Amino acid sequence: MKEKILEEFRRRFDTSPELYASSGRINLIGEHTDYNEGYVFPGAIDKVIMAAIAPNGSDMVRVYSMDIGEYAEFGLREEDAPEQSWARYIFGVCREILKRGGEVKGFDAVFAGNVPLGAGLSSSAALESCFAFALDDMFNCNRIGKLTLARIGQSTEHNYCGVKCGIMDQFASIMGKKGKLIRLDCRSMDYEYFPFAPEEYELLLVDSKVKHELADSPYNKRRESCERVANKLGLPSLREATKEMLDRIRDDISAEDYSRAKFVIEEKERVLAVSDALLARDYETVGRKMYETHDGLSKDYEVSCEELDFLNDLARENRVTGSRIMGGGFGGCTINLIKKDQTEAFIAKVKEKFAERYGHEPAFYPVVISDGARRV
Ligand code: GAF
Repeated sequence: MKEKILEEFRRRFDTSPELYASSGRINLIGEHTDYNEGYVFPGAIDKVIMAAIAPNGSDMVRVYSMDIGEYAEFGLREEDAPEQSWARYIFGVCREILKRGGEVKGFDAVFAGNVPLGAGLSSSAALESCFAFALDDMFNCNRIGKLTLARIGQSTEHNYCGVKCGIMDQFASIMGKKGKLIRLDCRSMDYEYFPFAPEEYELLLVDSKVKHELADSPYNKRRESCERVANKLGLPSLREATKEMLDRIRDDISAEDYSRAKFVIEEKERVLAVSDALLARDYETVGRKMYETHDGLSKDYEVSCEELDFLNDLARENRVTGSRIMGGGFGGCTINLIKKDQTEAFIAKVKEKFAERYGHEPAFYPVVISDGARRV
């Protein structure tokens, strides 16, 4: 990928670029808890967005996306927003750096990636984090600070892409470390790296190929439900909410909001249970919690779809240790904790059964936990 990007850069521009990359992410458990100030458990993966970037001495940004095969250019003022949705991520990152008093000057860039699009692996966070990290390195002598870089990506989603996301994806993409998952407290932003390399088990993603686009999905509506319930409870977020508190206001809120909040309250507890189980190397418990999360996401939070529920059923039938929808939902991947000696047979079975029902095979990605944003 590196050579391909550099070659394209040389063809288009006559300067010497620096290369940067940032990663997609997985999340072991803790879904839709980030914007409720709960805990999440993500890690960066070995699928990246990579960009060659060089200052161009003007106040214009000129970018070529190799995967989309499109060129965009824009100025750095608010009113210069580009039309292409992919370019708005880069524009947003520039604007958010400038808003915080950072420096961004004109630059040329060519980028490409291997994070599958719309699969719930956060290709957009990888893109934002790659450019946020690069522009900090190039124009701000790395003064911005990693947490702020993650916030810059998150604000880009909020202000330029229409997704009111939490901080998990950008945090994982920026902070990821090889071989380590991160348990992040999304209220205090305290985090801890957990080594994850069980001898007997591995993580496998199964991509339903149902494309998910959070901007067009009811993702923001889920967030609104949670905020309504927190408001009713007189709390800043669902972080402090308990099942008892929720039951006390049950008659004052809609059945839908009740179910959404119930899921979040239960999910918060599951992340903590999984942390303890991981420390005790109790992978059976980790797996059981993943299935519980799937059920909650499917029935209470209602962010699953037929194909993902089918993949989850196949995992149960084949005695996979843990399996669940991963990420925002409405399509994309399941994440599976599976015994290494079962993986091959499980893949063969899923290919057959899924194709029989939906006419195409899913894709399979073994998870390799890797470093996050970096200069290459
Ligand atoms: C998406 C969002 F971007 C994250 O912030 C998070 O809410 C996730 O969905 C669900 O856990 O990836």
